[in-house]
Amino acid sequence: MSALNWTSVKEFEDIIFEFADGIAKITINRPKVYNAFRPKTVNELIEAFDICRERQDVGVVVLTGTGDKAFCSGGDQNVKGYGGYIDDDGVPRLNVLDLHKRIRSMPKPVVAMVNGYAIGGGHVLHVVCDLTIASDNAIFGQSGPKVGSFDGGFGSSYLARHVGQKKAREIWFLCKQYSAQEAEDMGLVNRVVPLDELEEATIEWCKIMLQRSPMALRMIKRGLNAELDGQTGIMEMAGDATLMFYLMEEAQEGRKAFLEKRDPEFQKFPKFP
Ligand code: S0N
Repeated sequence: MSALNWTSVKEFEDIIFEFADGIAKITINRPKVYNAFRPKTVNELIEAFDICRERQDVGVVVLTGTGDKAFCSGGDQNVKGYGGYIDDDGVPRLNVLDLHKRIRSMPKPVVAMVNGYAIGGGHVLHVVCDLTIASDNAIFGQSGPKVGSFDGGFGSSYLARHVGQKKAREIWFLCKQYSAQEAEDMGLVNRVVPLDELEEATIEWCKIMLQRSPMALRMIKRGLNAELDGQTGIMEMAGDATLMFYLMEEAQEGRKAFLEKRDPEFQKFPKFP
């Protein structure tokens, strides 16, 4: 049962993109392949995330998969070829890394609503989201070393921040699968609920975040990212500091003085300890 009255934002082939009450919901819609992604799926996800970033009425983004079997089973093995996943133009692509960057950079919380298998690149997708709420039938794991792939980026380093180095190596080296309860116990998910309560529970948390200061949430996300993201993380945090400076009278004085062809009166602004 859906807890909100979702309306379609835009029609896509591989995903469903909906909005209700400040929440955007993006659903990978390829149930026949357990919501595996092909390059087109990833391009559509990127477009939807870009729309979420731009729309000021979107406060939180939810990522999920169609059905009760899978959140996402990673790269579509049917289209995997020499050099990546073969796109409609015949060119191999690994564009899912661009999607990871979008989720990471999104200046709003992104919640993975995991409704079944989160495996391989599908597992990495939930890892890069800010929060994960899982149904009790969800199963988590990496499969790369079993099927000929790996993610040495966020899929390993950020995973290790969640569960620790030893556990991250176990997850990758052994390619075991873990229950939702085991995932919660190791700090990989925030909350586990019965499948039929998954959307309701996710919306409940989204509504709480929508009541919080959007700038405070944004800066916390930037700060937590910056530790791992090096110069890119510092750049994004600095960019938001600039945004906040633009909102201050002190910054506006500089612009006004330039336009009025006078010296700026910065002396009047406080020099806080
Ligand atoms: C999910 C699993 C464990 C479910 O097993 P179960 O319940 O036995 O169901 P199946 O019968 O196996 O599956 C049901 C139907 O779905 C199809 N299917 C499932 N997964 C895929 C898939 N990934 N691609 C294509 N089809 C899939 C099955 O074929 C079946 O269809 P029918 O009924 O027609 O036979 C199990 O299905 C499983 O293990 N799936 C494969 C998981 C996997 O190995 N995924 C790929 C892992 N690799 C990647 O994701 C690549 C990562 C990547 O691209 C990358 C590269 C660099 C940096 C980052 C990344 C990144 O993605 O993060």
